[in-house]
Amino acid sequence: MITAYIAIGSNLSDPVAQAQKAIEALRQHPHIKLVNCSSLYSSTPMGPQDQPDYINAVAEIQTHLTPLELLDSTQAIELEQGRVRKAERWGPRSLDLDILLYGDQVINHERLTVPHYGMKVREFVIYPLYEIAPHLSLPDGTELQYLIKTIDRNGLSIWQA
Ligand code: A4P
Ligand code: MG
Repeated sequence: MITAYIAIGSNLSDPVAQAQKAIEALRQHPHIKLVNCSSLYSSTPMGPQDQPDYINAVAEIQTHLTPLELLDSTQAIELEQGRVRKAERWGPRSLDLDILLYGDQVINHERLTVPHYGMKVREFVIYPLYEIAPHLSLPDGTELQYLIKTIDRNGLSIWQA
């Protein structure tokens, strides 16, 4: 089994429910074992500012799926939850599932880049990841506990009902 980390993001169509439903879909998936999940976080949008705040979280899973099979699975969950792919970069979305890490593998495939290209600079990824895996190191040796000291919270807060 490989341990992988999935970033969850939503800012449309009831983002809290979208995130919770995505976590449940990972939990129910026959080839994925949900090991842990961070709190839900409220975050200000990266990219165009004329869009709602996001809900973000990170899930730790174990799986026998290959990286591309895992991507097929996360994209199927996105589509089931009404994701419509649009051309606008960093625009609003009902659900975004990004594969952050897949074991300690470095993957440069036309469909899949792992580690995720933006993870090192996104507070809404690094803080939830740190919550569930404070001792993690990235494949290049960067330790999360040092990385987190370089990243401003930028208004990130744990979501409360
Ligand atoms: N792809 C390549 N690598 C990966 C990976 N590691 N995980 C490919 C998942 N997919 C990967 O993805 C486009 C293509 O990337 C996929 O077909 C897959 O083959 P997409 O989900 O259709 O597009 P996207 O997510 O809109 O792409 P983009 O531009 O990478 O968006 P980001 O970088 O994910 O940013 N602000 C806050 N506060 N919180 C957020 O979560 N998210 C975004 C989206 C913008 N602003 C945000 C947030
Ligand atoms: Mg994505």
